Amino acid sequence: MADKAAVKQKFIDSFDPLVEDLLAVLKQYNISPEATEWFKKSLYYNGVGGKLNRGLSVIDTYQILTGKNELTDEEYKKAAVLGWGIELLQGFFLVSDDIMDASKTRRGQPCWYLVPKVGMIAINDAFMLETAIYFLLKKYFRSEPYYIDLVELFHDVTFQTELGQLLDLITAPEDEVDLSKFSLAKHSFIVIYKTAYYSFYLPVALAMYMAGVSKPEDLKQAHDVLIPLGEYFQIQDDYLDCYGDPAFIGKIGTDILDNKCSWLINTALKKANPEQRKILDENYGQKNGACEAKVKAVYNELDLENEYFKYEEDAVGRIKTLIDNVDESRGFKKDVLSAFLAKIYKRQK
Ligand code: DMA
Ligand code: MG
Ligand code: MG
Ligand code: MG
Repeated sequence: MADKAAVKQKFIDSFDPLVEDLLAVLKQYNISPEATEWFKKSLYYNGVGGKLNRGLSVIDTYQILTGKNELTDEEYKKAAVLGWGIELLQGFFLVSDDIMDASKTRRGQPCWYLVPKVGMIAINDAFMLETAIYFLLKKYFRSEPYYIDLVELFHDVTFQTELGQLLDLITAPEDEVDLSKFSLAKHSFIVIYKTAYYSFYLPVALAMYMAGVSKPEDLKQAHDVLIPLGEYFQIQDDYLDCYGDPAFIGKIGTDILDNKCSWLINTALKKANPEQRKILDENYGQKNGACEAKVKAVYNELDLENEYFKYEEDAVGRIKTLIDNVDESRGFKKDVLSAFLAKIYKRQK
């Protein structure tokens, strides 16, 4: 088994020919070299540079489901196309998310919309990252019997994510902070839609279609574990927004400034005494670093880090039980799910 860095590098290298495929379309349309260069820059800036966990998971899952340690070049290429499809989808969501969240950095660099000369052209760039997915699916999967399943899956999951983003945004109005509207139940609903479907269910379901292990019962089994796993992952993201090291996570947290219905504020609301609650009411969601610091001070008084560690152990215990109960009789494998859990447990970025 090749080491992790080599596995990642092989996947990164598989992006170049896909970029060439995409640029060939522009050439065929007689698009100017300037525009072609722009698209190429956006593809690399927004496609590469992250952990690539979602994309790599398609390949891992396919290997586990087929029991193959070594894939043929053809199989690797196809699994990599699906993996890059998710990474492009992720690029599309992140470029838009950073505009909407007024974030400053992503993956240790300025957010794409803040790169000189980009600005709101980033909106169109985001759309183009998304449409690139369907060009690649068509090119590499059109003759497969499961082609339409892949297309529908990408469409359905994109819709679910956009609904999650809508809920995330309208639950965090900029000019009307009202913490009494938040709840952990609302949080759970938001994060399942905005994160769990595309980050966890999508990579596994894609690999399942490609491996031919895709009976509705098995897709449901995967779904029923991956959705709680994705919820746990987004709670980690909420935790890291405040307690992560920006040098490590590659982004500066904005949840307190942005009035987000995050796991931390909801947990704080459950524990706060009336004085602490007053500080939270007055300082949460204010676009102001001093207010943000006051909220963080209350989080520390309430020892939210420790609350998070307790949550994490409890969530992992529940997810392990779900995995233990998976029925492998039709070809689905528990290992697919344990591999995901192992990748994110106690993550720091
Ligand atoms: C992430 O929400 C969801 C999507 C669909 C990008 P977020 O704003 O918490 O993500 P991040 O912390 O990476 O900006
Ligand atoms: Mg964001
Ligand atoms: Mg967001
Ligand atoms: Mg976040």
